[in-house]
Amino acid sequence: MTHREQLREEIESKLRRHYGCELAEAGRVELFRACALVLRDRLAARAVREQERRERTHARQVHYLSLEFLMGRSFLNNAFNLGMLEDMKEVLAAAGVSLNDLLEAEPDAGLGNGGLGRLAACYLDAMATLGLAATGYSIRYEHGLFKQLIVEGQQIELPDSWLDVGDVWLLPRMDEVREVRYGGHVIEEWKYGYMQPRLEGYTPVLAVPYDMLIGGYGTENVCTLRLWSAKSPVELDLNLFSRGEYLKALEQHAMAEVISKILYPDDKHIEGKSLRLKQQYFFVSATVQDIIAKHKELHGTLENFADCHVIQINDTHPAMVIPELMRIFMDEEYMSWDDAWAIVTRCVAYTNHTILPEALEQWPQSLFENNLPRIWAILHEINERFCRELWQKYPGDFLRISRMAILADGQVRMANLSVAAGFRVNGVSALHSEILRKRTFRDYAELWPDKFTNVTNGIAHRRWLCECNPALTELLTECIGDGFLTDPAAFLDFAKYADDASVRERLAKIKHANKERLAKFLRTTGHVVDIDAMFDVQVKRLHEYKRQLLNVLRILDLYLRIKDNPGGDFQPRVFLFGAKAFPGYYMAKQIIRLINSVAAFIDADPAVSRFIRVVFMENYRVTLAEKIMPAAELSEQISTAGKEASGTGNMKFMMNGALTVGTLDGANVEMCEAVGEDNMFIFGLRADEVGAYKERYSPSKLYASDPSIRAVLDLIEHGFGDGVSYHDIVQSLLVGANPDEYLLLADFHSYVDAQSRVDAVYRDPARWNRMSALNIAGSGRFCADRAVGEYARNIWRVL
Ligand code: 26W
Repeated sequence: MTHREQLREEIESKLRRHYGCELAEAGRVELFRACALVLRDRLAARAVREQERRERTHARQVHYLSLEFLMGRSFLNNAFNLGMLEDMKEVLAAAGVSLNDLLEAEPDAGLGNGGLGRLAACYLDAMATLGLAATGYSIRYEHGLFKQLIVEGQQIELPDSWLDVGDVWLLPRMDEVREVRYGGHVIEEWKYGYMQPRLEGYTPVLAVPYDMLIGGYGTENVCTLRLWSAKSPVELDLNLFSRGEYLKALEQHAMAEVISKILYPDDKHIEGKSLRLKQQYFFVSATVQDIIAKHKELHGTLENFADCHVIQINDTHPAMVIPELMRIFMDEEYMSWDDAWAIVTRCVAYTNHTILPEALEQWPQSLFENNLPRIWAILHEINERFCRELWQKYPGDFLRISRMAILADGQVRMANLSVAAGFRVNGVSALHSEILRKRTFRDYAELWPDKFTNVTNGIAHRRWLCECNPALTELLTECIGDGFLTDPAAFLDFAKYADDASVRERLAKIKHANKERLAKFLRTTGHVVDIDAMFDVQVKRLHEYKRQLLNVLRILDLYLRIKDNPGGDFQPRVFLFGAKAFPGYYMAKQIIRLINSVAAFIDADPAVSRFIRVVFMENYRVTLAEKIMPAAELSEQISTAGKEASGTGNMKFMMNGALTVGTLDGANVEMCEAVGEDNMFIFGLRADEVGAYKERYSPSKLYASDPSIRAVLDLIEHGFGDGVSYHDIVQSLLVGANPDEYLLLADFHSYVDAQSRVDAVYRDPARWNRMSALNIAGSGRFCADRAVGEYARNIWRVL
């Protein structure tokens, strides 16, 4: 039997067994599920072998803890990595189904907000590919990030229920259920001469693991993403009703299961919500119990624990691993404080993803006291000991010690906890890591200079190039061979083709075809765009520091120029936006509304819409990004310098041949290093200029003295004929205690100039495509394989 025949038989057998139907009569969802099950079986067979290998070789294990894994779809990635894509296509085609159609049946696993969650997903792919013994841990949220609808220009949120179909990838492991305890009070008992704390009167919640298998490319290795689901241990016993306890039981039931109901839609907006704290502890406690139980089973001792495990925490959200490990080591394994602390501080490492002060997690002490009394006691002790140590080192330096303390003003500072206990702390781009060392964690960097390091982010290039842009992949393979599939450095070989006119023309053709594909999709959402116009794209979470509003200001400036000079020769552009706003973030939602008002306003004006169109694409998510990246020509990466930790969308655009207009922020700095300033459109204040600039900055003076800024702001103030007032947006730029916090007006002209340079180059296709080729060639260092390789060698010490 050929591979193809065998695949067909396996699919047919799944269909019969699970849906009682034949291939010819299967509906799309049934067929999708059957094919997915076949892929899952293959992964599961590999996973069993991999598990045996890990146990035999005692390979050091990596545990990647993250409250978010923005996986998107898995079907194409699994088929690709298993080397089954062509067979799958053929088998389906023979049954009269197109693979692309089938793929549309899969919902996104949207278990993340944005960059941090997508990064975790990209890293799983790389960890599997590099052959690491790695596991990801998170929560099996019933509802991922909300679905966004745009109604009358405004964002409406709908719940996302991905599990209806997405559960096909999940393997429940009922034999590895753990119990997580909340509330109660700590009893201190003396046993065998030791003080033994014990929790009483607590509420138990069961954590049920569901495993998603992640196959690597070009390897047999499989990694697991273990997602914990909350379940009440109380069976609903109607008999309790007569004793008046039914309601109590019901309450407990609901309280338990609500823990894994929803992903918090916040992105850099800490809100001290007790449910969020419970979520964090839930997945941390279940994970730590899991790791320790398995370790004991395999080794029979915990003495070698730190040699066998490394725990990477993705931002501070899982930082409770620190006190939770301490709790289990001491209370359940009877270790001394010092022995436990020595292990913990050798195996936990922390990645920081943001320096925005409002995003550095702090939890009110009372939340810990009420929900996690034993964890609170341990945190208190960690802080006491740490502050005592600091006092020895810096006697009398109260200010320094209070800055470095873990507990202060009734708050628990999760970042300080993570830095104090982690053996390594890294930022996610060179600039960001430098800011962490020099500013955010300066005191710590003085104390422990070697603790701090950088690992610049990377993206899963097989997903973000090979799978979503097959035509470009084919061109690359023709030119440089297929080595780049597993060797990021090989991208560089493409640079010499930048001067080859036939390759440049191929690039242009591929881009055009991808634009056509996106335009076709946009038509199904009610937007008609001109494929010959430049596709200028800004897609990312909506946040003021990311400055979508600056993009709008410059579009309106262009609008006014066209109005002033109707016969002028303007470069046609389609401005594409995609962004979700945190539901409670008023300004972000207002900016979405503004974009839609401007879009309609321009559409209604034929003199202007000849040249420019603005489109807000609804419900931006991984799957939509996979359609956009290959079609984009200009990538907008325009955050206020110093604010974007890295950015990863910037890398996806670059790898697909878009040129970047951007500030020297986050990874843009390294992109610029990779391709040279001539091959990017850099503008705006630099990170080290921002501070001094702000001291003498007066946006209202700029408004008064600068006619083009005034004209644009007046236009917004005046509104767009739809009766909506954007007075508040203008106010935020001009008045208040901290007007124009993100320096939009300060960077305005520099941005407009950069956009003129973009237009000039675009008019010269040879030059544009040459730059495009050089960007593709320079993008190799932004592969997740490179980034994870650095973690593996320099932090985890597993390669
Ligand atoms: C607790 C509220 C909260 C939620 C999420 C605070 C902070 C976050 C994340 C850290 C936000 C985030 O996604 N950060 C992004 O991480 C990416 C991956 O490293 C970077 O590329 C982005 O620059 C950074 O904004």
